[in-house]
Amino acid sequence: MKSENTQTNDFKNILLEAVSSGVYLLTINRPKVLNALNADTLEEMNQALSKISADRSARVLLIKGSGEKAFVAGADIEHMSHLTPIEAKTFAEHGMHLFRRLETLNIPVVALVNGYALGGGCELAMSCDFILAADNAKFGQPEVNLGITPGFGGSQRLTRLVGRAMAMELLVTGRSMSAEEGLQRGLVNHVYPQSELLDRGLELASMIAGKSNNAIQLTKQLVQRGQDLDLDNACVMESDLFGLSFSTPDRTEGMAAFLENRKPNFD
Ligand code: DAK
Repeated sequence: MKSENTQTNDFKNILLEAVSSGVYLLTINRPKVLNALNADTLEEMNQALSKISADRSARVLLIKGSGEKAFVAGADIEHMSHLTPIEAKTFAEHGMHLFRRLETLNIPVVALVNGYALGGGCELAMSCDFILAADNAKFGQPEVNLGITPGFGGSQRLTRLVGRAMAMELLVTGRSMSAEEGLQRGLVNHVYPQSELLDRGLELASMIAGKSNNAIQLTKQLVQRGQDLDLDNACVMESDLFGLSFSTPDRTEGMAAFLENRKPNFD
């Protein structure tokens, strides 16, 4: 891993930093438009994921928005207003592909939602493994107000996360949810004062980075692949990956450390 706070390249719309051992921080950096996502930003995020995937020492990815007002206020409406239907389909496909890539990235991805997470921003946060929110966060899918449907998987992920009835309410009214409501409805894992959000995210990331990477990667596969399987097949998959985890050096070290009454040292 690179040294602390290493900026790994010079993108225009995002910042990608290696902030501590095994921990990457990706910041969507278009604060003048509340970090709205245009095609170039999606492309840069895609490149960032390729970089992270190629780094075998990567353990956790944190994603946040620049500034104090927004995580991401949606797909860039100015950009979308010029798209033809075919271009809109391509834009949606790029976003879908990117968000699916995030969801299946081999390491945990945590959204730090500081402010508005609307439309594509809510969809981005929901594609992360889980969400830590600042107390000023606002979540919603307001596409109905623009006369369009969600295009980056929002109708599907919101339904899986908060249930059909609540998802329908949010989708057809376009109303926003506070961080506190998101917490009650199971969309958000924890809410923190805005000034603490990044530190809490970094603490959590360091804690995860010290655990067994083999076990975490297999666990992410179990949760991601298992949720769309029937229970019988999901349990077969769990037995298979449980068996596979016994082939890893982390299993040898983890069990030896327990028996020797010491902390495990996972590489
Ligand atoms: N796109 C472009 N610019 C945006 C933006 C966005 N989504 N959100 C905010 N901005 C810009 C504003 O235009 C403004 O720019 P200037 O006027 O200063 O040049 C600047 O950010 C500051 O925003 P405001 O002045 O509006 O700030 P306020 O505090 O008054 O309001 C707000 C904050 C977040 C409530 C408001 O900005 C707002 O309602 N923004 C739009 C939120 C929204 O509707 N988001 C959902 C976008 S739709 C698809 C693919 C994807 C999608 C759909 C289809 N296919 C290709 C089929 C996804 C769609 C969406 O995400």
